[in-house]
Order: sequence, then structure tokens, then C-alpha cells
Amino acid sequence: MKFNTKTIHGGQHDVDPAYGSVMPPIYQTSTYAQSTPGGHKGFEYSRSGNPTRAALERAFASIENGKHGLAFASGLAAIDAVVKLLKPGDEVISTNDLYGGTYRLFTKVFEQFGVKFHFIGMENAAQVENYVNDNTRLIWVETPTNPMMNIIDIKACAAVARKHGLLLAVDNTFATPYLQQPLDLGADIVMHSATKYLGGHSDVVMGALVVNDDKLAEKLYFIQNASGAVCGPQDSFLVLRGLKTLHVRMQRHCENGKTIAEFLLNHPKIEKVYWPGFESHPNHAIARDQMRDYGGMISFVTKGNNYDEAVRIVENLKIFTLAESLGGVESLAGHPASMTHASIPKEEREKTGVVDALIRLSVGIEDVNDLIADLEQAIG
Ligand code: P1T
Repeated sequence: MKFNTKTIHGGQHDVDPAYGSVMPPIYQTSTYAQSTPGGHKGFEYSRSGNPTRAALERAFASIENGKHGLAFASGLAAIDAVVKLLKPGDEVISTNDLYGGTYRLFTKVFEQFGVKFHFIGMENAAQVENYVNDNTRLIWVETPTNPMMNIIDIKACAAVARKHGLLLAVDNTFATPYLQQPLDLGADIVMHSATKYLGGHSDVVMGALVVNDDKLAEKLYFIQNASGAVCGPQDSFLVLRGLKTLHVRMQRHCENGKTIAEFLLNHPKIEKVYWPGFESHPNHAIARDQMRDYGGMISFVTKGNNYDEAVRIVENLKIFTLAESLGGVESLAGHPASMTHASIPKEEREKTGVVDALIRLSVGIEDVNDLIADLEQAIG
């Protein structure tokens, strides 16, 4: 089955044996009747499993070309489950430019349980091996990174992981499986904030993991059930509905993203535009190799690198909404230094380019001329 068919049909066989409804019913139940202790029809309690969530988990696995999907209450809950595979003394090598909430979870929650994190620039994947030691267990990669749009070579990281017996996890939130499928490139775990493009309509908070290995899936399922950060059936239904248009939405996000990135690049008041589709992007060749297109996420800095000017622009936008999050059909603008990345100390975030004048756009699927007119009037 091709990707554009999988988004609609992947894992969706026999979703309603009772009446044959085309969409899986929303099984709004916490528990399931048993005829005798242990005598149930595959579901006992909805933290452990729910048929609507199970349909979504099969869909997640299908679109990422994996065997096992797991759905969580948020993207961070999914990341939390991955780090819970580790124990005190274990070490993680992580991208240094990454979502602020992931950085906060790693440094403020897991470091106090004795897990050590090395945050490094991975644009040159050869760097990764320099940080491997006897305690290293996991390589954590975000690509494209949030918000600097750095591109990391997944195949090269997978080679390091294989050589040293480490797990490689890839946060595929910005790319989605429409653009890149990390398991096919050698990753062990692919993670999503399904809140974003997979859901696609800014109406659900959810996370996802997909893996191929049965033993790894079993461990993650154990953690999912033991820690309990699962998503509910209504949300599972909404994300299943969102997934069905992922490929057409992504196609338009990419088209609009390209037009807007080029508009910003040629704007006299813009200093720098970060978008992996530019040939001048330092890792454009890797993006071209591992991605099918370049997506709808763009960051930029205005001339003079001025905080007040950045704030003025995001406040003046009328079609772009100033808001956290990304990946919905509507265009959003964000100010990472004060919003999504505020939990990273200023001197740390500025090292990776998250300066006070940086603006991040999640380009939606509206008419691109309206989006450009909005940016034009806001930038002035
Ligand atoms: O918000 P949540 O569903 O828990 O997902 C966390 C997360 C993980 N990984 C990436 C790459 C993300 O971008 C996010 C969430 N990001 C935002 C809310 C944001 O505006 O960047």
C-alpha cells in the first residue's frame, strides 16, 4: 500500500464488526464486561487498551512503516515513556536545538533520577560518536529541529547507534511520515507530537511512538500501561480523522512554505531565513536525500536583531495567529524566546540561534497570497 492510501486505510480493517461502520466507533468506556474472570473480548480496562485507540495505534504504525504504534496523552508523555526505558547512570546524546519542553523534561525531570544528557550540535553527525561511552544508551534526534530548522542525517546517526548497540529515537513531528520515515532510515523509535501535523486541526493534544522491534514494543507498552499517560477515545477518533488528509495537507503546507520562505528571503527588512529547502541551507543535501519535500515550518530574524521589532510583527499579523503549537491547517506565528523555548536558559538558547528577534511560522494551507499580504503588512 502506498503512503497516500495508508493515511486513509492503514490498519483500519474490521474496525466495527458489529455494524460495519466505516469509521471506528468511539468506545467511550473505561472498562469491559467479563463473562468469567479473564473472560473478555480483548479489552479489560481502557488504560491498558481501548478499541478506538487501538485503531489509531495501528494507523500510526502503518504510516511510519512500523509494526507497533502507541498513542499517548501528549508528545511529552511519549518522550517520557522512551526515557523511562533507561536507568540511573545511563547517558543520552541529544540534539542541542530541540523543543523547549523536551529540554525541560530531560534536564528538570530525568536528570534528578540520574540520567545524564549531552546536548550537542548534530549537523555534522560524525560529532555524535565523540560522546559515546560505556554508559550511553540512547541517541535523541529532532530533525528538522525546533525552531532552527537544522537537518540531522538520520542514516549516519543510525550507523553510530548500530555500531555501539544504542537506541536511536527520532522526533518526526516537524517532518511527518509524508516527508521522512525514520524507521526506514535505521531509527529504532519514531516519536510524534500528534498534536501537530498528524492531528492537523489544532484541536487535540496527543503523542505517538512507532517501533518495529517486538521486545522494544513490549517494554514501551509496559511503560504506557504502568505510567498511564494514555489518550482518550474521543481524541483518538479526532486524530484518526485528521490522519486521513495528512498527505493532501502536507502537500499544500510544502507549497505554501516554499512560496513564503522565498518571499521572506527577498524581503529587504529580513536578515536571515531558516528553511531546509534553500540550497544555501548548510544541510540542504541531507534534507534532499532523506526528505521528500521541505515542509511548512520557517524561522526568520529581522534586520538589526531587535526584540521589539519581532514583537511588533507578531502582534500585527491578522491571518497568522500568535500562538504556541504548529502543524494545523491555520497559519500560526510564534516568538520562541518568550514562548516555546522560554524554558531554555537565554545563554543556552542563544548558542543555537534562538535569539530574541527570532520569529517562527507554521505555514497553514490557506491561500498563499493572503498569507503573503498578511506578512507584508505586518513587517511593513
Ligand atoms: O505539546 P506536546 O504534544 O506534548 O509535544 C511536545 C513536542 C515534542 N516535540 C516537538 C518537536 C514539538 O514541537 C513539541 C511541542 N511543540 C510545541 C508546542 C511548539 O509550539 O513548538
